[in-house]
Amino acid sequence: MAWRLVPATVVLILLRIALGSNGPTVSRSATVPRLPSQSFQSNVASSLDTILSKLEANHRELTSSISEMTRVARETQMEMTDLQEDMELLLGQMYKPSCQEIAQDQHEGVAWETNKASVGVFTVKPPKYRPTEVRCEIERGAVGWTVMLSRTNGIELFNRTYKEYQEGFGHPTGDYWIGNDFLHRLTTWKPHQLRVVMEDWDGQKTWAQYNRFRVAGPEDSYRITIEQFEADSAAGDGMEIHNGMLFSTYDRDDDNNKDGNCAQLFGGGGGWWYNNCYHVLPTGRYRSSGGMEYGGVAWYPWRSVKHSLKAISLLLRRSSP
Ligand SMILES: [Ca+2]
Repeated sequence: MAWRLVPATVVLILLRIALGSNGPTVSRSATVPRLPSQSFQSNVASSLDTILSKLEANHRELTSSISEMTRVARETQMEMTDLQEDMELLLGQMYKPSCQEIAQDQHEGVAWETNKASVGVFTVKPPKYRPTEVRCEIERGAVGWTVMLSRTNGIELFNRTYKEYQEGFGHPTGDYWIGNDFLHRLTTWKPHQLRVVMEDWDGQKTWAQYNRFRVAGPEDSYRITIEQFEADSAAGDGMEIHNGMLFSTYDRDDDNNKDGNCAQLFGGGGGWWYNNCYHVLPTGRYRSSGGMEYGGVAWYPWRSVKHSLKAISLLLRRSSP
């Protein structure tokens, strides 16, 4: 029979049968892709397992390599520390920490004449610092002073950088600065005292002594502790305003002057434990006549803060117990 002869109702019935009672839903389910076969799924799973176990093996290997490397690095570090300690011990046996020990050594030695004072250049090594040439002033009775600063003429310039003051400059046979790192290592190893001896152009001499002198490390800008002024010191307590100050130079301003840098403004370029700015300035610009200007080698209250002295030395010694 021809399709055109089938009545519309018959077509509808046939459609109903084909689609079922929930016709539209069934027709949608027909668009969902077919699920992969079980064998395909298990193939993928096993491949993933293989990859994962390979990754885990690699990770284990890597972790053990890293811990091996860490172990070797730690061992090397320990060996280095041991070597450094051995070196420190060896150098400690070769060199005395300061002029005080040199004086004691000489005092015990046969060659030493007990009643003779002397000055000489020796190599000393404060703990945790390199061997350094310094000037020693050795007095009778096994008293040895380590010279930390000497000013006797204008040959050595003291307008120096922060770094130069850290490391020291000049030579112990002449004018020099021993170095802030040296000062830090020596004065934090054992308590030290500071003696200052000075001379003016008229030939007068005087001195001052502080029984506590300590210089902090670079992390605290070499902060100075200068206390216990010896009451009979003739020169007067010029360091009082400098106690607790940080070390400043013309290229590093850690002073208490809010408007500028003391080393540049008044200090003749010398590095010092400036406050705002100074009473004492052994590192000032050397002037061949005392004069009356800021920035000279000053010790107030012995002389005016503007007057420049003929000579000044700063000497260190372990405090008596
Ligand atoms: Ca300042």
